[in-house]
Amino acid sequence: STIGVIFDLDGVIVDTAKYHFLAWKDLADELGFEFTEAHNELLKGVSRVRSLEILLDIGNVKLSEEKKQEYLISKNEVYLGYITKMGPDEILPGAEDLLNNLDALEVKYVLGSASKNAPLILKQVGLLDRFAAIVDGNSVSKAKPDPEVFLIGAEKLGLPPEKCIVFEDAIAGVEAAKAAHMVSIGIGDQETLSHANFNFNNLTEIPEDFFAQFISE
Ligand code: B16
Ligand code: MG
Repeated sequence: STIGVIFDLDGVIVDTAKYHFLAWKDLADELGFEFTEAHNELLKGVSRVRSLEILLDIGNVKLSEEKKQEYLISKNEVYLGYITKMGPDEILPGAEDLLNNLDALEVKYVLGSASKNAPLILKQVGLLDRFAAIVDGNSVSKAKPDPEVFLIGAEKLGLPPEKCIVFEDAIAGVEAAKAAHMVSIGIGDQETLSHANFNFNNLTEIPEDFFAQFISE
């Protein structure tokens, strides 16, 4: 096909933010400060290391590098406890229909996520084999809003960035797509993601003929 699609994972294909929240809240409880769902919004699309820094800022807590490494590991262990219980019922509404639509159009798609747990999550929900490639937190050195993750995605698709369409739920993710010169689709709150080229509340809202406008004969 003349176009390709790059999907973010958390907030687009599945809602793992709720499990990140529970795991980070555990840590905040241990460190003795409050961590709310509103605080959790700040961690969406952000790398694990950066998330810890934001969390510690919220609690006004300073830690040694050693302690930070320890907490990064224990947070992830708690998080893994949740995601290893995930199943196909946790795929967000509209996601499978959208992938089916792309298959029918013979449009290739890859994953472009900040998560180091992305392959495991996709395996849990039964979608791992559907993506042409997985670009995740293990394959990038610079986190969103840096465009690296999406530029590697374009390489995997064998397409120039201008021919790639990115689905994102996070501000940093839409910024990364823009920096990569790709078409950005904001999924979620329109006001938060007003810098995206297109906005939808969720994947069920994407019209069946949506991709036709990008495909040249
Ligand atoms: P992990 P995405 C992101 O996923 C999450 O939105 C973000 O909250 C998380 O900190 C990040 O992955 C790293 O996740 O700890 O599993 O490596 O939206 O980029 O798919
Ligand atoms: Mg996301």
